[in-house]
Amino acid sequence: EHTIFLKDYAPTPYSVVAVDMDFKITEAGTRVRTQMTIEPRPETEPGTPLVLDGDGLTLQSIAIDGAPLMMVAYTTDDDGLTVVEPPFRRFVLETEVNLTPETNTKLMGLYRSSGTWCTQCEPEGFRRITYYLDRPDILAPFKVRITAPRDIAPVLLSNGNLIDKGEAGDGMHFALWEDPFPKPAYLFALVAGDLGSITDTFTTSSGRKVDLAIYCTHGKEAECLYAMDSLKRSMAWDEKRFGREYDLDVFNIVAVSDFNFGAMENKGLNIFNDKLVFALPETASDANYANIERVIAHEYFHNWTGNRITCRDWFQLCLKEGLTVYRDQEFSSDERSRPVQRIHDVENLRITQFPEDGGPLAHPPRPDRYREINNFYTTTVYQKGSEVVRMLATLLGEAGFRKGMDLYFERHDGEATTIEAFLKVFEDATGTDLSQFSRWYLNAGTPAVTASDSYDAASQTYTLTLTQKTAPTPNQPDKPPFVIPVKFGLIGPNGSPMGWTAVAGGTVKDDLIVLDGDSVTLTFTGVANRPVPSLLRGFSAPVKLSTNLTQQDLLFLARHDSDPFNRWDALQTVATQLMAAAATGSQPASADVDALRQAIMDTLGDPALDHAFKAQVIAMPDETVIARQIGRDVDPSAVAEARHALIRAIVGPVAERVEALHAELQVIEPYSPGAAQAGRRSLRNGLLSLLTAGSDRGAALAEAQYHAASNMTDRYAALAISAHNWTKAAPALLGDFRTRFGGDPLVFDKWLVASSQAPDDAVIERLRAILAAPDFPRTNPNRLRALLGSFVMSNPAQFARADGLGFRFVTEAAAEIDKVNPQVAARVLTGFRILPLLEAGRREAGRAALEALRNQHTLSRNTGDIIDRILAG
Ligand code: BAL
Ligand code: ZN
Repeated sequence: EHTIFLKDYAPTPYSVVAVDMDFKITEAGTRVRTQMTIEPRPETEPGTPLVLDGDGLTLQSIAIDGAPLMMVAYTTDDDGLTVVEPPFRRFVLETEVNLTPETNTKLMGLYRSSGTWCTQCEPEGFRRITYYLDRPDILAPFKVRITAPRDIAPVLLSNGNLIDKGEAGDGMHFALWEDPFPKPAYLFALVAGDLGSITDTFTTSSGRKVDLAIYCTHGKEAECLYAMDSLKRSMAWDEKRFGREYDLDVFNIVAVSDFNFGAMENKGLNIFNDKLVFALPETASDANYANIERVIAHEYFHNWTGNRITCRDWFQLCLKEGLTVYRDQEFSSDERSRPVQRIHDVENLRITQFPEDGGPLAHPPRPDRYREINNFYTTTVYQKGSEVVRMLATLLGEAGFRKGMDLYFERHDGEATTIEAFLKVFEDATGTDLSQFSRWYLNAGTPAVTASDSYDAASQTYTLTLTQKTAPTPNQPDKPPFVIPVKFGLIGPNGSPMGWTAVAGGTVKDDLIVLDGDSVTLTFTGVANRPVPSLLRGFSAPVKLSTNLTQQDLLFLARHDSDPFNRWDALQTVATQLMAAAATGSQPASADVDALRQAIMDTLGDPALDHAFKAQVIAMPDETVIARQIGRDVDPSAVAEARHALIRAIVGPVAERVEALHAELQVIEPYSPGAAQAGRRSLRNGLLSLLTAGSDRGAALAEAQYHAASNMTDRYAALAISAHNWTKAAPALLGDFRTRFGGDPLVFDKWLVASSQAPDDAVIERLRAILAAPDFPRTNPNRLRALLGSFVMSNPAQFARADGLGFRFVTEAAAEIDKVNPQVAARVLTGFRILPLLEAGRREAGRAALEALRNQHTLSRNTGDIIDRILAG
């Protein structure tokens, strides 16, 4: 099938000067009339055909400068419309098509969600609305007129500013929107419906007043308040941190229930998956609140990094996504706890991106080929893309990084640009050569960094050797060395930082080692005692670090490191190593378990540490992380068992103390989603998780907490912990939860997620029954992802069952979903990327399920591409 290569990029022969659209919306269908002012580029030869994208459109009429085109003057096919010989001058092309948004289940283009007309155009949805040059390097100002029945669609929204509105006869009304900022079509948006709203205002640093509104289903207004608060804080933060001011008179957000992404940054009209807007203490958890804050900020930040400066082509997706994730992570760090945010982001990277980078779907943050661009909205483009920007900030320092960003905004405002142009601004602003650094964008794979050290007491010399190696990835057999910033410190026997008089052998600046060759050996002189090195502080590079540190050294770091990230990481490393060893047959020595337990209890008892941080420390490593540590021939059931066994060994002797702490930490004040209270709850629920997995006391405690809870955070934690440990009470609690919030689809999703986590052998049967129920909303992405996505990603022992039942359950469901919404089906199937990690029997069972799916069904390009890449890997 057709592969698109970056090397084939060429500008279009024609540009679009302006776009005028006219939507007539009725219950019977939508008529779209588009007038595009088009111009040949200076280098275009006369007679060059104009080729427009179109997907699923039927042309009703076509005219140039008002004159209808003869049949021989154009052709249409499945991919679009060609005007054979357009005028060799500026002209207006007018086309008309009829759409049926009512039957659009792919949720790309114009569709209806709970009666509301809405759009999703990134990356290639606009071509499902009208014939167009649907690519990000075509920028044009848009004027959009929407006419619709006033009774069913009193609210009519599009991008930019509202410039006119009024009656249109026959119960119809209209609105006219103008977006003065030239934009690519993927940022187009339209909403028409009967919606409630909340409003507010924000005054920018230069004193302009911006009207803010969040639109939602009637009755949900109160659930939008936290999102509004997050929006205002985001706007203020971007001014303060990056000097970026908002540029239109209005900023609108609309929450819809059926949405493929989390949210979409359309210019002046963000459209959100409602799960990332709605929050009340009774129905949303602390994690939901934090996510809403993050994504509201993310979409808002896109106004500068994505909209005003956009991507030249979709290979550059990371230009806007990696950078904008970096910005939202920084925002959350400033609004909450920086170390806790960092731990959270790295944990997420290790659980989602590392497996992608080490498996058959590995690709560089800036890929050089794709068959289906929708399959590249990945954790690599987003999260690793953010890590690459973070390394840039680390290497250049805060001031250098800001100088580069300022130049980026100054130089490229209004452009569609590239990763190369992004790196160039930092080179020009700081005089740094970033050619080797650019490999981070161009190469896939997680570098393995190995550290070994030695100390010579006689000469007071400390030697540290760092080496890097990156395994081959698809289409990239050889990996040249990366530029790896390694932040570090040396810690002396009493736990305080140690200095040195001189260092030789490589580049060390303050607390930063730059590893840019295959290896470096640094010799520190004047080191009074044997130090314990704290390496990769703050996770200064997205690499897998292995060291020659003993468990004793690591637990020393867990107690004494001044870098909170490394304190957390040291303890996690000890736990992961013990669990990985146990899963492959070497039971941990009881002295090692005792030492780990002691370190955990000391952390819990340390009054200098905050609750949220402690919660991260006591959270035991994810099964995926343990499987990665083992590396090959993994039996996920053995991993789950080893994990459980170590938790029991840790908790057993201290269960009473843990239980007392759990009781002590109860929050009695009225619920607030703020970081302090949320941190306390997360520690308390972390303790409940340890107790339930690790002692006989936990199950009843979880059941009691479930019933006593006064907010969703505590109730859902108790439910999920009970389900995950499949306690005696779990089935009844799931039953209660199912009916308690019967009408709320977002709470139903929580029930689905908790249900999908059960470890017992009947779980697949139960999930099958849920999915087969006649009233299961099988076209809604949130419901499908909550059921299948979380089963695939977070229940590896059942998904990768030896008998293949888990694999087949997923492929059979995916076959059906693919007919409705290919993007959702493809996303679910990415879970099969774990196959190369598994022991042979499971691996073969997984391949067989994928092959059957491939052979027995006509699949979308989305799912076909994912399956082929996994099977080839
Ligand atoms: N651009 C797609 C959704 C997002 O990353 O913001
Ligand atoms: Zn984004």
